[in-house]
Amino acid sequence: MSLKGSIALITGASRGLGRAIALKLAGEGVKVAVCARNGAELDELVSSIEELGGIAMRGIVDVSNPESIETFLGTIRRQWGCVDILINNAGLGWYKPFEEHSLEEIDKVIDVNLKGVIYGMRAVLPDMTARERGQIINIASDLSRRPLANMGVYVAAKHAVLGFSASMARELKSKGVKVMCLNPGIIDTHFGDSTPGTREETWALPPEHVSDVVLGMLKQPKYLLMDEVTVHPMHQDF
Ligand code: NJP
Repeated sequence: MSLKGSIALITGASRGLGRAIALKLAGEGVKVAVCARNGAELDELVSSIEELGGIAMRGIVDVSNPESIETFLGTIRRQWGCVDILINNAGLGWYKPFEEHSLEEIDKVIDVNLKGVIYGMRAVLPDMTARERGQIINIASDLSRRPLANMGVYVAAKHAVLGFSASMARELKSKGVKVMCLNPGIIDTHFGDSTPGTREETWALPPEHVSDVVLGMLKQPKYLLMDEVTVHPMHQDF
C-alpha cells in the first residue's frame, strides 16, 4: 500500500528512532509532522527532510501534557489536514535499582511512556474514527513482555502500553483504525544516556533498520493488521 500524500505525526522525533522514522516516511512521500521538546534538533531534522525533497513541520511538544499535543495537532490540521498516521514514539527510562529512582523520575517514566501514548491517541482519534481511516503505531519495548530487573517502572509502563494497544486495537478495528504495537529490543540511540555508534549492530540495532520495520507495518493491505511486532538484535537476550 502506498503512503504517498499521507500525513504522519511522530512524537519523540528529535533524535533516535523517531528521527529515523520521520526520515523514512518522508522518503515515501509522507508529510511528516515531527515533535519533541528540543527545538534545535527538530529544526535540523526539518531541514534535512526538506533538503531530500520531503515535506515536514515541527512542533515543540511535551507528550506528558495533553494540551501540548492537541495544540500541535490543531496546527497540523489547519495547515495540512487530518492526521492519517500517528507514531507514539517518545519515551525514556533509566537502568538502576527501583530505590534509586526519585519520585520525579518515577512520575516521568509513567507520564511520558504511558500517559503520552494515551494522550496522543486521544488527540487523533476523533478525526480518525470520523473518517474511518487511520494507523497508529505505539512504540513499546521488548520489555513489554520480558521483565528486566532495575527497570521496574519502565517495564510497568511498557507492559501497560502493550495492554492499552491490544485493547484499543480490538475497540477500533470496526471503526477503520489500525492500532499496532512495536516492541523493539536494544536500538543504537541516546536511550538511557547511551552514546550512538559505540555498539555493534548485533547488540544494538541501527534505528534505520527499526524504521524499516515501522514502514513495513504501515504498508500492509488495509485488511491486514500486525497488532504486535517484536524485534531485537541477534545477540541480545530475549
Ligand atoms: O531514545 P532517544 P529512542 N515529550 O533517547 C523524546 C523505545 N525503546 O529513540 O523531548 C516529548 O534517542 C526525546 O526528545 P526531547 C523507547 O522507550 C528504545 O531509543 O527533545 N518527547 C527524543 O526525541 C522509546 O519509546 C530502546 O528530549 C519526549 C525521544 O523521545 C522509543 O524506543 C529499547 C519527551 C527519545 O529518543 C524511542 O526511543 C526499547 C517528552 N516529555 C524501547 N521525553 C533502545 N533505544 O534501546 C522524551 O526496548 N522525548
